[in-house]
Amino acid sequence: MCADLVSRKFPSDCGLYVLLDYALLSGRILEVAEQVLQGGADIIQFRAKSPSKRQYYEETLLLLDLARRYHAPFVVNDHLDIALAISADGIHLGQNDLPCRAARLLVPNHTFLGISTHSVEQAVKAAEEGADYIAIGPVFPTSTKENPDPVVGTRGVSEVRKRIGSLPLIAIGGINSGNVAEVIRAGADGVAVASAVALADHPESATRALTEEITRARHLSA
Ligand code: TZP
Ligand code: MG
Repeated sequence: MCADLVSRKFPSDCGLYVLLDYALLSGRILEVAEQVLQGGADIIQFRAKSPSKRQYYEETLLLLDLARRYHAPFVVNDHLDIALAISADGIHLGQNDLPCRAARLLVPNHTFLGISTHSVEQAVKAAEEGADYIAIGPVFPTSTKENPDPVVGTRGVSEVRKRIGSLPLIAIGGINSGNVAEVIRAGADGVAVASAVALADHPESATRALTEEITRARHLSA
């Protein structure tokens, strides 16, 4: 148990973390970003695997400006240099990116560092190496991620919860308004979603439905 590993920077009340995935949203990113912010998303992240670094950078500037207008934290995925250059609120790295312990040396105190993990072992390691929050998944099958790791289920969420004390835990992968309550009950502080809002007919309503379910599930678990 790593009970002393408590983040001071990641918003601990984060319920809904929306991934704005370039491949899912190409051409609609800003429009959907604004809709999810209006719908009550707590945090937004830009996730793009295909564009050049320059293109990624240009997109992040637009999204950062939008997020600032809604007072919502903005997170950069993969590119630590871009996160630093634009003073993003957070950086999110995966198991094939710069290791957490190395990133920790470069990330300033006012910026939070999140790490994607796919097992209890990876989650504990990231917590020990100074992550400000842990993402665990995929909880359910997902078609958003290329070559996803095996699903961890809600059981995986519970196991990680027990091992990382009160460090913020964000569950990801195949989460929607129909299954989010069980994920919160399993011990996640919040959830990250991509397709549940990006592919919805009304991203703002889909976001609101998710935040309402999260609030309900939290009250029932309290
Ligand atoms: N990591 C694990 S699952 C996933 C990532 C980036 C994709 C989540 O997308 P969706 O559409 O919410 O399943
Ligand atoms: Mg990555």
